[in-house]
Amino acid sequence: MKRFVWLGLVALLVVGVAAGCGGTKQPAAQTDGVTIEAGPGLKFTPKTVTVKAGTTVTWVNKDTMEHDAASGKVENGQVVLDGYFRSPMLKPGEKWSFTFDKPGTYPYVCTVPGHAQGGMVGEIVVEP
Ligand SMILES: [Cu+2]
Repeated sequence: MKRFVWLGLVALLVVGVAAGCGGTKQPAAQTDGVTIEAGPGLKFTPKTVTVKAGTTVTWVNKDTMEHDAASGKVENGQVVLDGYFRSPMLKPGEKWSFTFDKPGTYPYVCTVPGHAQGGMVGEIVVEP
């Protein structure tokens, strides 16, 4: 029985640390990278952004409704997230940043039901 209590504690600690790390990835002051506007019209502008590794990309919600940005894509009409990055839901006027350290191509979507299927998708291409 004692062992289960311990496992529970360890699990809580891991979640806590992960949440803490997520928090530090939302520095509102970072303005040195590329800015992508979310909405209006169910779209990200620009839709495709190419940056050098280490660049901070900031999403700003310029719409009158909430949006977010989460890595993943639409497959067969369903949003499939890959977990690499995910912003909180952004209210109008809010922004969120993520620094892309690893080269690669990162498709992302807005997870509000229907938005990604409506074309609210984008892509970050990170060059070495
Ligand atoms: Cu949206």
